Amino acid sequence: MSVVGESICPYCGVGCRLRIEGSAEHVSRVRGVETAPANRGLLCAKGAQLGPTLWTADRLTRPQLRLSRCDPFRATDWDTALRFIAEIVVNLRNTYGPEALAFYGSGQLDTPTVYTVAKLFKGCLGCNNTDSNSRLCMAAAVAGYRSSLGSDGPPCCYDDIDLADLVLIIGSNLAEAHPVLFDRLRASKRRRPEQQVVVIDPRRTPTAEAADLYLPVAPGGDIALLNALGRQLLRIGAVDWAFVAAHTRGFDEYRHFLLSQEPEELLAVAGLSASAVSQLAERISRAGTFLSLYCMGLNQSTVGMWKNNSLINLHLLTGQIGKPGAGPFSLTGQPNAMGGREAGLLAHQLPGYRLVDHADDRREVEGYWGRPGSISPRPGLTAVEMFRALEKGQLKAIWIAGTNPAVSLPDLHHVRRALQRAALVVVQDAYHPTETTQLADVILPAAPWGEKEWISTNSERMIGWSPQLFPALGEALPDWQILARFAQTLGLRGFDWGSVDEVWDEFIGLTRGRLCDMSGATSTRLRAVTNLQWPCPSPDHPGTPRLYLDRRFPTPDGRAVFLPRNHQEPRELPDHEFPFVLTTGRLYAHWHTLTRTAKADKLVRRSPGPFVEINPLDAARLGLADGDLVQLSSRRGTIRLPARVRPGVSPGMVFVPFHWGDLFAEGNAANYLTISAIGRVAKQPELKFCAVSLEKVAAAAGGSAGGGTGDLTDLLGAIRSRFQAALASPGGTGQPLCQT
Ligand SMILES: Nc1nc2c(c(=O)[nH]1)N[C@H]1C(S)=C(S)[C@@H](COP(=O)(O)OP(=O)(O)OC[C@H]3O[C@@H](n4cnc5c(=O)[nH]c(N)nc54)[C@H](O)[C@@H]3O)O[C@H]1N2
Ligand SMILES: Nc1nc2c(c(=O)[nH]1)N[C@H]1C(S)=C(S)[C@@H](COP(=O)(O)OP(=O)(O)OC[C@H]3O[C@@H](n4cnc5c(=O)[nH]c(N)nc54)[C@H](O)[C@@H]3O)O[C@H]1N2
Ligand code: SF4
Ligand SMILES: [Mo]
Repeated sequence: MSVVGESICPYCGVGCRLRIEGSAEHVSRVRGVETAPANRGLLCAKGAQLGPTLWTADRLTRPQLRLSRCDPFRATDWDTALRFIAEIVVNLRNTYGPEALAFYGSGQLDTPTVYTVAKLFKGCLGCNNTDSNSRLCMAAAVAGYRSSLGSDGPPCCYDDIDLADLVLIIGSNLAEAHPVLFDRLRASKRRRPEQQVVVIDPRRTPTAEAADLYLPVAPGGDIALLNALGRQLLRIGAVDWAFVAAHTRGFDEYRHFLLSQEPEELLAVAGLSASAVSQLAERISRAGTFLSLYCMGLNQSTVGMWKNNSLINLHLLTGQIGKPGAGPFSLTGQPNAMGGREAGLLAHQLPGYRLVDHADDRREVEGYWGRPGSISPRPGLTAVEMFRALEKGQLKAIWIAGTNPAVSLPDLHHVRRALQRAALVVVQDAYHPTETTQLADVILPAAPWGEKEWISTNSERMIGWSPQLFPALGEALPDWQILARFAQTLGLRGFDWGSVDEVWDEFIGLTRGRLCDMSGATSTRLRAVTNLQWPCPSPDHPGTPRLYLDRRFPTPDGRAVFLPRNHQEPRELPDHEFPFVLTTGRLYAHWHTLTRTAKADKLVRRSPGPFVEINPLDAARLGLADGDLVQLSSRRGTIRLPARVRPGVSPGMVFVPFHWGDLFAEGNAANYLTISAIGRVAKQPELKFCAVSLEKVAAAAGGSAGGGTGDLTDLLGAIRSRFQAALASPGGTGQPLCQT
C-alpha cells in the first residue's frame, strides 16, 4: 500500500516535519515540510533515511517470553505475556511493597504513553520509581530552569536564532546533533553577516569550525568560565540595572560572590586566556539580543545543574531573557524529552510540571484521578539509582521501554550485573535482539515510528501530532496501548480509553492553569492544525512562542533568582594511573545505540565504526598513527578502538562516540569505561568526564576491536584440542615446558 503523508521525525528534539512517500516496505522519498515551523522544508540525513528502519529482519512482531534466562525466547500472545508480567508484579508488590518495581522509559515515548505510565505506576501502584533516559540527558536543565526561573520550560523559540545578535553555543555540537537548527543558524548568518556565533566546547567540532569566536574550554571548566565572564561583564558595565532591580533576586550576593573569585584561578580552571574571556564579554555587552544554545556539554556532569544556573545568571545580569532573540535555550535531545517532563515520567515529577513531594500537587492529581491518598510523597529512584538498587536486590522488577540501557547507561559491567540479578526484566522495543532485549524475560513488540499516531513536544515547546502512515507489523501495538492493556490486566479502572485522543484529552486537563498549559490544544484541534506551542490555555488561543515576555517568573515573588555557583571538580580526575580525560558523544550519521541508523547503508557508509579521537601530541608520545589499535582502560573496564589522530581534541583528552554496543563488538562499548557518578539534585550522570589510560596494542597481539583476542584464540584452541585428546585417554601430558 503506497501512501503520501506527513510525520514528525522520531530522532532529535528539533522535531522536523517530514513528508513521506511510498510504503513501509519501500519508502521512496522523504522531504522536509515547507510550512513546518521547526524545519521550513529542511531535513538531515537521518530523517531522510528512515525508510530502511521499518521492515527490517530484526523487527519484533510478537510478544516473547522465557521462563529462565538460560532458555531461548518463545513467541506468545499478548494475553499470556501480560498475564505473566501481571502475576509477578502483583506478587512482588504484595511481598516487597510497591517500591520493588520500576519503569525505565524514554524521551522517545509519545506523551500519551508517558501519561499512562505516570497514572499506572504513580497513581495506581503507589510506585514513584518511573524515570527516563532523560535523566542522562535533560535532568540538569530541568533542575537548572526550576531553581533559577521557578519552573522547567525553555523560554525561547527557534525564530530567536534568526533574531539574536549573538548566539552563544555552549556544550552543544549543533552541526551534528541538531543539524537543521545549525542550517537555520548558517542561513541566518548569511543574511546577517554581522550576527556573531561563539562556540564553547573542549573539542573543535564542526560547530566550532563555523564560529566567529571559538573558546576551547577545559573539560568541566564551564562554571569557572561563566563566572569569569560574569566578573568581566560587571567590570565593563554590562549590567541591565533596571531589569535586575525589577525582576530578579539575589544580585548583591551574586556580585559579591563574583568579586570574591580569583580571576587567575578561574582562567586556569577554564583553560582560557583573559583576552578570550574579555573578547566574549565585549561581544555580549554589545549585543542587542543574546541567545544561548546548550546541551550535553553542560548537562552531563555531576554539577550540570550548577552549570545551567551559572549560564542563566549571565542572562539575568544582562537582562537577556523574556524578549525576542534572547534567553537561555536548552536544546532537548530526543523527540519527546519535553513531553516526558510535562507528563511526569521523571521520578520526582507528576503531570503538569508538578512534584511528588509537594502535598498540593499530589492532592490535585489524586483528585483528578479519583484516587485520594494514592501517590507516595517520596521521589522515586532515578535511572542510575534504579540499576544500583537492582544490583543490591532492593528493586526486583524493571520494565524498560524505548531505551537500550545495556548500551547507553554508564558503567555497563555494573548495568549487566544489575539486570542479571533482577527477578523480572520486561523490555518493550521495536526490535530484537538489542543489547537489552537479550537480557530480558519478556519482550513486547512496540509499533515504531510511522506505524502509530504520535503526539510530542519539541525543544521550542511545539506540540506536534502526526498520523499513522503504515499498518503496524505483526502484533506490534502503540506503546500507550501496551501499558493500558497491562493496567486492565491488573484489573485497574481508568485505562479503558478507546483512542489516543482520549488519553491526550485526559492528560491536558492536568495542565490547566500550569506553566505548561496545553488545555487549549485538544486532540480535535491538534488534528486540524498539527502544531501548537504551549502555553495554549484555551481552544481559541493561538499558542505562545516565548515565555516571560512580561518578565514575571513562576517563583513566589515573580522574580528570577541569581544563584552563585562555585566551580566543582568532576568526580574522577586524571592521575598517574589513568592520565587522560575521556569525553563521549555523538556523530552526525548515527542515532544513539544504532537499532535504527545501522540499518541504513548510506548512514553506515558515512560512519562505519567506532574510534577514539586523540590529539597528535599525545599520539606521538604513545607512538600511535591513524588507524592503530588502542586499548582504553578506566577503573571500570577496558575496550579497544582504532585511533583517529586529530588536532580538534586537546592534548590530555580523548573522544569516543557512544553509539556502538555489544551487538557490534562484545564488551567494547564506550560506556564500559564511563563512571556512574551522579549529581546531588539532578541525579544526572557524568557522561562527559572520566579518567582513562591508553596503550598502543602491538600489531602481533592484533585482533579486532572487541577484545582483540584473534591470535590468542588460535593459540589456546590448539592447546585445548591437545588436552581434549589427553582427557579422553589419560596418560602423560608431554615434555617439561620450561628449560631452566
Ligand atoms: N546525530 C545525532 N543527533 C542527535 C543524537 C544522536 O544520537 N545522534 N541524540 C540526540 C540527543 S538524545 C541529545 S541529548 C543531543 C545531544 O547533543 P549535543 O549535546 O550537542 O551532543 P554531544 O555529542 O553529546 O555533546 C556535545 C558537546 O559537548 C562537548 N563537551 C564535552 N565536555 C564538555 C564540557 O565540559 N564543557 C562544554 N562546554 N562542552 C563539553 C563535547 O565535546 C560535544 O561536542 O543530540 C540529539 N541529536
Ligand atoms: N557515554 C555516553 N552515554 C550516553 C550519552 C552520552 O553522551 N555519552 N548520552 C545519553 C543520552 S543524552 C541519551 S538520550 C541516551 C540515549 O540512549 P538510549 O535511549 O538507550 O538510545 P536509543 O538507541 O535511542 O534507544 C531507544 C530504544 O527504543 C527502541 N525503539 C525505537 N522505536 C520505538 C518505539 O516506538 N517504541 C519503543 N518502545 N521502543 C522503540 C529502539 O530500538 C532502542 O532500543 O544515551 C545516554 N548515554
Ligand atoms: S534535524 Fe533532527 S528532527 Fe530534523 S530530520 Fe534531522 S534528526 Fe530528524
Ligand atoms: Mo539525550
